[in-house]
Amino acid sequence: MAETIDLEELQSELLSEIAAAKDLGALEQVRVSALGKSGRVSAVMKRLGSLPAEERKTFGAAVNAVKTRVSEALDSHKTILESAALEARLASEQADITLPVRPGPVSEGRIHPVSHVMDELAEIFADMGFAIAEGPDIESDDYNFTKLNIPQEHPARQEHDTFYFHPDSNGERLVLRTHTSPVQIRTMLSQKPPIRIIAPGRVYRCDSDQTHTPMFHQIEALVIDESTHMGHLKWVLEEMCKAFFEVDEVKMRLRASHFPFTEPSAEIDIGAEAIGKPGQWLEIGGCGMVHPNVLVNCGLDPQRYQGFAFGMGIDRMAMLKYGIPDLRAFFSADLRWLRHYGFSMLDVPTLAGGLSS
Ligand code: 2U9
Repeated sequence: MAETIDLEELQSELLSEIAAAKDLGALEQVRVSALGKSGRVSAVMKRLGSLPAEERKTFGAAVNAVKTRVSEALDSHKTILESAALEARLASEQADITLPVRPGPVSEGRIHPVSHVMDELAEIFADMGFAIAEGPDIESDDYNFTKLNIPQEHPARQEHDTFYFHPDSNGERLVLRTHTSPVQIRTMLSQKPPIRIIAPGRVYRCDSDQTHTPMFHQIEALVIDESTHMGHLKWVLEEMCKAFFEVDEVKMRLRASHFPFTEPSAEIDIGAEAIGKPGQWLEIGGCGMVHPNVLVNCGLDPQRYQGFAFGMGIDRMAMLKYGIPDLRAFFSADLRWLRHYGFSMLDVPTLAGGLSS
């Protein structure tokens, strides 16, 4: 039977072509030339019609057997080539994670001192049980001023050099927040005491000279509970300063002052020994007990709850700790400055591992 010999030859030719295919592309070519529409097996199939009926059945079965055998060989060779391709890829793409970091974004990029100091302070306050609260930079006049006991026409509104937006159709004026205090207002309106939060972020004042930039950074803290007092306030401030300046002792004095949102109020000074300048005092921020009007404005009963708040400039804290002389350089995007004063991305501040090392 000439056809049977043809088929055996065809099968063995195709099987050796399959075995010789070196990659998946070559194998696909073999598949198309064997089993494709105009492939060699299909061509043999087409001859079926011209055979006498009695031969058609046996020949048809024999062609199908070749087709099945060739398909199986294609499948098994495909599996072998695929796993070889995967092995090759794994070998070529493997990374030696013990190698030092190559020069590039991770080793050359720098964390801005403001971001680094924010991370340091977040670490210090997290250790004392404070949560981080955030709010929008664009605030309502009500949250930025009125609820903080700064009514219309209060002189503090002028002192804050506010950036105002145009009034809307109801006459309401939005502002760029002049302090992060509206974050504490939002927290008191949405959470029940006890409250222990810090609110770090950008603030804006229409003021620009050697020591003021129109945008700067603040961190404020708020604690509200039933028996919170100024002793707690002073302890938290002292612990914060010792951890932040990485010293065992810090001299601190609270100097009487006035803010509309606290009563009593004080300015916070620390002994400049903390930054290696003995004999001087440094002002680092303001603080006080939250004014009863502010508590009432946020739906809290001042007979039951009281608390303290304080605020500091983050940029100033960074300048003091890291001896950075010029505030305006903070926002000038000068790469040489950033290379000098910035921090490595891999130096994440932790209390256990050191904040600034
Ligand atoms: C609420 C109630 C009270 C936050 C406070 C200060 C005093 C303060 C300045 C220090 C340096 C801002 O960056 S700075 O110029 N801040 O003197 N901040 S008490 O008091 C609050 C805040 C929110 C609800």
